This record gives sequence, structure tokens and C-alpha cells, in this order.
Amino acid sequence: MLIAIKQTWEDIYVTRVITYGTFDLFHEGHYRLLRRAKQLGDYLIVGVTTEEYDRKRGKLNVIDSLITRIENVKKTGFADEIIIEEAAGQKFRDIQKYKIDIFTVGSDWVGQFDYLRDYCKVIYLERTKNISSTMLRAQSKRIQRIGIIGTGRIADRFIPEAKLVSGVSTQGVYNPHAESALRFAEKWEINAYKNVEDFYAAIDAVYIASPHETHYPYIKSALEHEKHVLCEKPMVLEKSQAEEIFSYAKQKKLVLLEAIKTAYCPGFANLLGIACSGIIGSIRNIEACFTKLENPGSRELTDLRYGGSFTELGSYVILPIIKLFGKDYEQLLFHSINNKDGIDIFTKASFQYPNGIATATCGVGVKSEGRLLISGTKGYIVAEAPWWKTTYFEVHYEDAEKIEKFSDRFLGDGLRYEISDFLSMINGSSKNDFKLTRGESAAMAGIMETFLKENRNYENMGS
Ligand code: C2G
Repeated sequence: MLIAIKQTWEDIYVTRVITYGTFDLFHEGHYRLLRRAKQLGDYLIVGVTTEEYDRKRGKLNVIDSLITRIENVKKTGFADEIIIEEAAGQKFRDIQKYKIDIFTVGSDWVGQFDYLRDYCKVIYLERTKNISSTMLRAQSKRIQRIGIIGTGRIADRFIPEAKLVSGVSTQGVYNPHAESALRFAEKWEINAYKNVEDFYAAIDAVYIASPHETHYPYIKSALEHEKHVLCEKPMVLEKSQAEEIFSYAKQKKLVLLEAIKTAYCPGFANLLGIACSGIIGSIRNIEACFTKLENPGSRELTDLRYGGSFTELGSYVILPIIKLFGKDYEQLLFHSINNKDGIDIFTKASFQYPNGIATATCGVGVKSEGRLLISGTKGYIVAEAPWWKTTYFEVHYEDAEKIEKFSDRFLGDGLRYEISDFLSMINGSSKNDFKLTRGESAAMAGIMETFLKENRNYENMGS
């Protein structure tokens, strides 16, 4: 009798599993996730995100429509039911509503859904490290496999940001110090490469986040290996190098972009638009300041050749000047406060243009008011720190009562915007290098070169 009841109970009890995703450009990572999710139980519900929800949660660059993404999930045959995910907090409600036993998602989310443990089992399934392309040959846009060169702070911030850009899969990391690459790869569940040839063989594009002076050789090597390049600022430290690699990239029909995140964030583009709209009249003065105190032992304060404020933060503070006044300044003067080792702890670059003046101030050893001020013949724009994220700025006029306020979203660390633009340029879906053109990057490299020649007396630095 007891056996009979036991059999009946097992027959009727169904383990119900739920998982969610965008499932854009459907690829083997999605397929394997759904297959293993189904194996966790008897009945699998898949929540597919709506465009609106993806926009709200800051997932950029989703290519396929919701219908296409639902269809692609359905074709796998693993989903017993498909629902749409349209709001934050829905997971929690769905678990109650569908009497879920197991919530599962890929391990790139590990820890993010532990709060559901009070309501059901939470299982993180290992993410798929190697994505070669979309499962659907018909799809024109393919997954771009990105490799990272460098394992420092900015590389650490890149991966979580890249995860929220659809169509890109961060797959590998290269660092000549193999143990650093291994540690980084284990942390982020990607592949580590000791050999740069193997690294290039496994990817379509590379994000260079290595020390400043190594950018130029890595960019050249990546382009030689037919890889698109997104390189951290300052991209290179000599104008001729910038011009050489941009023409090389153009000749090879590859994308080469300088990663100054401010240039790609929506608020900054909006601010530039307002500045050029004429509402503050003709722009006559720009003052940009960005200071960030670094630890005494940091690279910024110990690297005699390439450390210091201007190589670290200069790209940010000259960006609005180059964007609004252009490259043809008549005079450029640097004033720096150097520490005992000759490293600039505070630098002010002063520009004289035919119809304007500008100062770009930055410091890693001196703290100051981080502000962007754009003065015109009818009014001015002011953005307080962190103006380099440009979440808020004001327009002021002679009539002190009249103040116009603008605000914009700046999601996460803001790297997703440059990644999304980089991807769109690779996929050819947009030619929007207007956010930071080759000419502007080359001009900025020239400004870096001028600064280093004046501020660093290389002669007594030896090799
Ligand atoms: N995935 C994977 N391996 C990859 C890429 C994705 O296992 N190389 C998994 C993800 O971890 C996720 C599922 O595939 O569990 C769908 O991935 P995405 O479509 O990128 O969805 P995602 O943005 O991760 O959203 O509410 C939505 C969830 O937060 C998941």
C-alpha cells in the first residue's frame, strides 16, 4: 500500500524550474543554459525580457525583437512555457505565482539572485566560455567575441559592463604575466591566454586596458591580426602614432576606437548638443577640471615616465575642449606642480583659440572642484562633478532667475556605452564615430605628446 502511495506521489509531483534572459542573437551559451535548466526538473518556464525592461535595466544593443527572441527559445524545445519579463521584481512574484521549486540562471549572475533563496532553490549554472557565433546562420549580426589585454582595475570594470551589452561575449584575457591572466580568468570565468597568438585566434575584437605605453604596440599587433580595437585612454602618446594606426585600421577595414567613456555617454552628447545649439550664444571659454587623489604607491604616482595627472586624467578634461573648440588651437601652455620625483601631481593646460580660451585642469595629488564650465555670449553651462558622467547640468543666463536644468541616465560604470557604440560600428549598423573621431583622438595624442616633452626630462631617466 505504502509503495503505491509513494509511486503515485512521485508520478504527480513535478519539479518546476524557471529562468530568464534576453536571448538576443541566440547562441550556444543560451542553448546550453536552457538544456541544463530543463535537466534540473520536469517543467521549465522561460521568461524572455521585453525591450522596455532591457532598456530599464540598462541592457544595451538588443538586436532581435521580442517575438524573434521568444521564437528562438521555443525552437529549442526545452521550454514548457514561455512568459515575458517586463519589470524588476517580477522574478519574486513569478516564483510564487508559478509555484517554482528552482530558479536558475548563468553563473555570470552569481550572487545577484541569492535573495530568492527564501522562496525557492537558486542554482547558478556555469556560463558558456566559448561562443563562436549565433546558432542561427540566417542572422546577419553575429556575436562579437571580445578579448581583454590587461588585468587591472578598468579591466575588472569592463566585464560586468560588457555583460549588459547584447551581441558581445567577453571570452578571453591576455597578460604577459601568465599568473595575473589566470587569476583574472578564474574570477570572471573566461579563458586565460599565455600566448598572444592563441588569444587573437579566439576573438573578433580586443579591448586594451594595459599600461599607457603598451597601447601602441598592442594596437598594431591586434590590427595585424585583423582584430577590431577599443583602446583605453590615452590611446597613444604621440600624434604620429595615432595617425599611423588610424590609417592602418582604415586600410584593413577595422574599427579602432579610443575608450574615453564620457565621449559615449548620453548626457555628455546632450550637453554638447545644448552647448552648440546657440542658446548660450557663441562659446568663448571652457574650463574643465577632474581630480582624483591616488595612493602614494600607485602607478600614477610612481611611474616616472608615464605616471602623473595629465596622462591619467588629461583625456577627460581636454575632451570637451577638443569637441567644442576643435583641434586648431593657436597656443598651448602647461603649468604643473611636480612631486620630488618629477611626476605632475597637478597640471593645468591653457589653450588659446582664435575665438576662445580654455583650461583643462587635472590632479592625482591635489584635490579641486571637479566642474565643467562652458561660457557663451548669452549664458553658460555648468556641470558639477562627476560631470564626466554627465547625469546633470544647468544652463544659466544674465537673468539669474532663469535656470534650465537637464538630467540624463548614466548606467553602471558607463563603459557599456562605448562598448555598444564599438559593437554598432563593427556590425556596420552605425557610423557613429562622430562621438570621438579619429582626428580628435589624434589631436589628443598630440597634446599628450607636447605635455610629456615639456614635463618629463627623459634624458636623465635613462632607458
Ligand atoms: N549565458 C550563458 N553563457 C553565455 C551567455 C549567457 O550561460 N556565454 C546565460 C546567462 O547567464 C543567462 C542566459 O544565458 O542565464 C541568458 O543570457 P542573456 O540573454 O544575456 O540574459 P541576461 O542579460 O543574462 O539576463 O532577468 C534576465 C536575467 O537577469 C538574465
